[in-house]
This record gives sequence, C-alpha cells and structure tokens, in this order.
Amino acid sequence: MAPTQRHRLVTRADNRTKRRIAALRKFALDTARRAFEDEYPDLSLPPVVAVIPAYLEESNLGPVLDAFPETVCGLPVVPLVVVDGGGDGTDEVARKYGAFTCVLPVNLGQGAAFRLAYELAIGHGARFVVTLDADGQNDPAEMDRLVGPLVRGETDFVIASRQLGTDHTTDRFRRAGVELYARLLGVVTGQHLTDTSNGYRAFRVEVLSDILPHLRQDQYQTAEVVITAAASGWRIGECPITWHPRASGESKKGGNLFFGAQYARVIAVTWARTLLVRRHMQVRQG
Ligand SMILES: Nc1nc2c(ncn2[C@@H]2O[C@H](COP(=O)(O)OP(=O)(O)O)[C@@H](O)[C@H]2O)c(=O)[nH]1
Ligand SMILES: [Mg+2]
Repeated sequence: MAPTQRHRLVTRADNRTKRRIAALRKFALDTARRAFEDEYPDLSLPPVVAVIPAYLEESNLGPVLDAFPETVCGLPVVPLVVVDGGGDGTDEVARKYGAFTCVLPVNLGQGAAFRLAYELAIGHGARFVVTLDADGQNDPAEMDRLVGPLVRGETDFVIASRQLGTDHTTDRFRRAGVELYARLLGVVTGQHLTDTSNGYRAFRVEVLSDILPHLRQDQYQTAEVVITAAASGWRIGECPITWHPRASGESKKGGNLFFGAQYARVIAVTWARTLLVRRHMQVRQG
C-alpha cells in the first residue's frame, strides 16, 4: 500500500476513535447534568458555592463537609460536590452531609468535573465560586480569607498560598516544584504569584463565565486557569492558608515527576494558545 494511502486510512480510524470518545464524554456530562437538574428542580444557589471535585474520597470527604462554615464573609455558602465516577460511596457521603451532589457516571478527570460544576454554579445564580479538595488538604474554616478580597472588590480571582501561610506537608521535592512553577507562571502571566498549583481558589463568577469556553484540561487544570484568566486581564490575588497532608490515600495526580511533567505541558500548551489568540486579535484589529 502506498505510504500516503496508509496514512490516510490510519488517520481516518484515528479521527473516528476521537469522535467516539467525544460523543461518550458528552453523553456522560449530559447524563450527570440531567440527573442534577432532576434532583434539584428550580434550584437557586446562594451567593457562595464551594465546589469540591471528589474521586474515590469516601473516607476523606465527611470531615471536610463537617468542617464547613454556614456563612463566609456574611454570605451563605453551600458545598457542591462533583463525584467523578469511581463507584465507591463518595456520593453517599456527600448526600449524607447535605451537600449538593452531581455524579458523573465515569471518571472524566478533575478539570472536566470543575467545568461542569462552574456551569452549574453560574447557571443557578452563584456570585462567588470557591474550589477546594475533598481530601482534607484545605481548611474550609479559612474560606473567608479567599472570599474576602472578592467581596470587597479588591480582586477577581484569589489563589490560596501555602508559601505565604503554613505548609504542614514534608515532601521537599513537591515544595521545590511548587516554587519553580510559581516562578515560571509569574514570567508567563506577568503577575507575582507564589502557589499557582494550589486548588484552593475563589473566583468572581464573571471570571468563570469568561474563561470557561477556553478551558480544555481534564486533569492538571490549575495552570490553565491562571494563564487564561491573566490573559483576559482579570486581577489575581493571593492569601496565606494552612496546607495539610492528605487525610488518607494517595494523590490522584501521580508521582512528583509525572505531575511536574504534566504541569509543564499544560503551561506550554496554554501559553502557546493565548499567544496565538493574541496574534489573531492583533491581525484582525490591524
Ligand atoms: N472529580 C475529580 N476529582 C478528582 C480527580 N482526581 C482528583 N480529584 C480530586 O481533586 C482533588 C485534588 O486531587 P489530589 O489527588 O488530592 O491532587 P493533589 O492535591 O494535587 O495531589 C481531590 O479532592 C480529588 O478527589 C478526578 O479525576 N476527578
Ligand atoms: Mg490533594
């Protein structure tokens, strides 16, 4: 078979597989969205929604929800747990503690779970969205430190910083990575940031509506969010927090080297995309 013909056949099969995967992902997302709307008809969410992505976290999620405040900076806050497949009892724990619960039938990744949660929070009237881990690494009692600067109108997006606060973990390699990547993202975004991979964040909902159509990453999403928000001109602030070791189990993100490589890949891909978009806009305007 001529090389060009073989190439054409292989590419065609490849494209077919990609289309099938995209259709299955859409089906999983639509199923979860529909089940959520059926479970909470006519839902009107309070001003602050705290999104917790949870994958196989049945033993860690309960204490996190137990420590949840009822208000933050004087505004009512509710947890919204996105259970990302897994098949353990994470969804039962979330419901037992009274959290709004959205369940994906298969594991799509933390980034995909976040995008679905942002969409639900925006669509149901939230004004501020907080994100935090289900594994006990973040203290829900410190949420006011993140939301305060948004409520006071000082900034649009706040990232918690273990570097400015207290880090109770002992992994020096991971700590060095946090510093290195924060510096790198500082160069890329032109903002001074110390802990860009921290998943404890708070957003004005306008920021999420603006960046949501540009988010693609299914797992290592923190850098993508920071670069995309900075490229759109949103103000990014930081606040000190206490960083705890995972209550039990292991990180779902892989070992340090793998995590580091994936993080670097996301920085490169997102940065390239924002540069391309900027050039395209300049060409159109010029
Ligand atoms: N929805 C969803 N959540 C995930 C997935 N992987 C990790 N998480 C959650 O995201 C949070 C952070 O993940 P974790 O594995 O602790 O990563 P690390 O803290 O960056 O090491 C935890 O609440 C996890 O349960 C996933 O594939 N889907
Ligand atoms: Mg964690």
